[in-house]
Amino acid sequence: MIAAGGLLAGSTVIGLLPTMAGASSHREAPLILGDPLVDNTDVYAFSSPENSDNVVLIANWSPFQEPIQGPNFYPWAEDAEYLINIDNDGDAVADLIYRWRFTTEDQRGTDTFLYNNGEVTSLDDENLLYRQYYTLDVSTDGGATYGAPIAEGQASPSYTGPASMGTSQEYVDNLRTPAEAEVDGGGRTLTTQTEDPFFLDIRVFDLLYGGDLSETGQDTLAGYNVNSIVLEVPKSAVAIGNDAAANPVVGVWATTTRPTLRDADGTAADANTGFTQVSRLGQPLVNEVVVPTGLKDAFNSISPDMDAAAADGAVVDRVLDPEVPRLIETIYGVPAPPAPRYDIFEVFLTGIVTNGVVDVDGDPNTPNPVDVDLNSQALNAAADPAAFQPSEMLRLNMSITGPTGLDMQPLEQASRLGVVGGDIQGFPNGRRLADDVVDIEILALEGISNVDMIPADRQAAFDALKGGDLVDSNDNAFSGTFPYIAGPNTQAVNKGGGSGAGGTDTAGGNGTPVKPAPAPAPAATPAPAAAPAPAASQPKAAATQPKAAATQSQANGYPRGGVETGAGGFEDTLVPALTGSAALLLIGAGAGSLIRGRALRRTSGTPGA
Ligand SMILES: [Ca+2]
Ligand SMILES: [Ca+2]
Ligand SMILES: [Ca+2]
Ligand SMILES: [Ca+2]
Repeated sequence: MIAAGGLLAGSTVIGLLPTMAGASSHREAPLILGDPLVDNTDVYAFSSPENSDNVVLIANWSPFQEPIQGPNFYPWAEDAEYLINIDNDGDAVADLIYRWRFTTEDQRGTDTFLYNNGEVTSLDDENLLYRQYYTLDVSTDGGATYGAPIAEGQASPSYTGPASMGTSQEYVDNLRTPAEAEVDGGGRTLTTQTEDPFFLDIRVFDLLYGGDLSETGQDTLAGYNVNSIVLEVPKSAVAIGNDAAANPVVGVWATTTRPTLRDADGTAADANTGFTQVSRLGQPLVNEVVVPTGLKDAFNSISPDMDAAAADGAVVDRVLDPEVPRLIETIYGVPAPPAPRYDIFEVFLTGIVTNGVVDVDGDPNTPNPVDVDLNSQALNAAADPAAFQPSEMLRLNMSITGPTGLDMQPLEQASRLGVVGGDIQGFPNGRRLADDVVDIEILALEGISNVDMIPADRQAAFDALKGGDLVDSNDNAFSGTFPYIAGPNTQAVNKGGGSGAGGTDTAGGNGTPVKPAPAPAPAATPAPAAAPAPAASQPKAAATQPKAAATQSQANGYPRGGVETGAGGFEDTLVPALTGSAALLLIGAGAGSLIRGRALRRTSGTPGA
């Protein structure tokens, strides 16, 4: 009972609602498009399914990596800083910054253009001519100074093809697992190429799925790779006072910096004295669809503590009156929930919290839209609520260690819809790899916070949009063990002809060639791994989707990975083994501390639901 009351106000629990729809952060702002090596794509934060004392943080960069590429492939930028930031007291200033920096050992010189000149079967294989190494260190003063390295190691190389590196599983066995490094103080880290774990139909940006929901069901990112940093550390390492029981909530965001002064070749100038933040990412899709285009570059450059004041509050204004529901109203005739959207404000900028702890609308007499305590740092016993600063970041209550229902009981199966699907372990309480964030956000934006409790005036919206993008799961299976992500894709994404207009002697392509198709590219020789077209499996997702909305316990279940060419997954992907009393004990510990730390205010209604 304590557990139930602490984190969630008993039966009032509703789901939550993040925001916007779009494509995580793969092409979110104009400026960073020109610098893909330091472009953040996604951030994940979840309790380790392997060890409930640990938290897993995953940050990805460098979007749309075609597996068949060359000769330079996808390096980490040498003079950039790749950062994972933690704010555990809620003032929107990083209390911990984990920093990865890379060096390169390039043996190609003037002799060859080849990344490798033979089969590569180990990290120190003499045939591997391009190697990158990293150091990981930590700042506890906002980045002013860093301590001694807590991990060092070699980055897994880019996958260069089946002849060079074998199958995706062979890449994992030979070149990824050996690159895992222990972290001083506990935990592990890994820097590697991986298949892109984000899944969605990006045609949400083509007038919201084509204007008639016809453009859905294809995982646009299927088949592509990204560069990934995985960090698993004890929860105590990121909690205030190293006490994750009393202070279980952390805010997480990833950033990248470049030298402030650079020479024409892009490297740091001799006179360079500092680094400038060029990319930032917390919750998925925020920069894409919340921040107006004119502010996107600025958003990438600021710290969360500047969110509220930036551009005269334009970011906050946009959260309170988001564009997507109005677009949906225009295109699909589904009335938008009325602004101001304090429900969206709560999810994005404060974390789910009760009015008595953080009053999201500034009126102490009105309960918060989702008036339960779940994942605001203000809930931490050692946090000072007066110093709390609304800001955009991914917030995780680390005390929830397995799929957990609204009644605080363990669930047999996680929900891909996270909290909206009745599973408070998932997004927007942190983000698991398989959380279907686009569908969650669309439902939330439409004022639907719990698919099992749809307000009468939102039923039409639900009926129209419950299918989401009809992409329910990733094209590769995730793993229940470190590093959780799959191996890199190994097949060419491009499997069709052209579809551009303008020529006179050939018909349009896109699967309907009139003239003989061009000769296959020599590089795209048949690879050993079985590789159904990424899109081919998606119509099945479409078929099952409506059930997902209707019957949470089944179709809402966590997605299975697909087949494709990435390595790495068990059938039961992220569903942690930890259930039952152990999970409840941990939850109870966290909840108990919250109760002691704050006078919780509970309301029995479900306002705003
Ligand atoms: Ca802080
Ligand atoms: Ca994928
Ligand atoms: Ca209020
Ligand atoms: Ca989806």
